Amino acid sequence: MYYFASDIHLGSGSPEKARELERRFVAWLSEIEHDAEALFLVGDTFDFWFEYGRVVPKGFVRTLGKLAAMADRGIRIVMFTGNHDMWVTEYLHDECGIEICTSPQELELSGLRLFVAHGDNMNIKGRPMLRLMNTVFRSRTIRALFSWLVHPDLAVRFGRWWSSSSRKAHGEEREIKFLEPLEEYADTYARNSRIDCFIFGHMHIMAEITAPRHIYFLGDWPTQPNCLTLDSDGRFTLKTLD
Ligand SMILES: [Mn+2]
Repeated sequence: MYYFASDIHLGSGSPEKARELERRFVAWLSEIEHDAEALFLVGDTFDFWFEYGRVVPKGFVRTLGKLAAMADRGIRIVMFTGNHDMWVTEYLHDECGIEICTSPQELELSGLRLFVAHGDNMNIKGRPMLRLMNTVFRSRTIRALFSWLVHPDLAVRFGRWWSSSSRKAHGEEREIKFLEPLEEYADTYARNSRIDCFIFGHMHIMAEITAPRHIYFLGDWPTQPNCLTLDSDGRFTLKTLD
């Protein structure tokens, strides 16, 4: 079985909420590890992550321990970076055996051709501010400068603040029409290459769209734990977890 989950936002909310969210996530990992061939985390696994050459953020030990144990057992763990954790570099790969994807991927699974992406930096041509931020935040040079100049405690404090204010700015008004730019992106993309199904996170809305393209949108875990499964016969199931 292939599993997809997105926007876990580990570390978000009060310390109690963050602990409970991690407990729920790790419990789910324990449930799926007996039949998981691969797990795809489709971005924003962490509410904030920034790593230095020799320093990583405190916390997440249960999650990282579990993912590392699963990877050690031969389960493929793939983590897409999202807009909250785009600064993941080599630590999670080297220490935990997680494959890191910093860009959208086409995957061949169960005989289907899938397009998987977090969904944050797509179809933003008409949004210059977002494009500028995207370029700045993803610049290797700026990231290197930042990690030489900014003390890790300050970086993490700033990052947590930025993450929570960005979550608040996007707010509770999650409307189905917000999915339209990604639907358009998928439609255009599929005109030039055969894709059976698109999988996105980022929007924090759980939805299945069937036309003009087949798309699954994964929801966010702080609102409602959820996942998408794909079995060996090519059957998808999008579901909420208790
Ligand atoms: Mn998110």
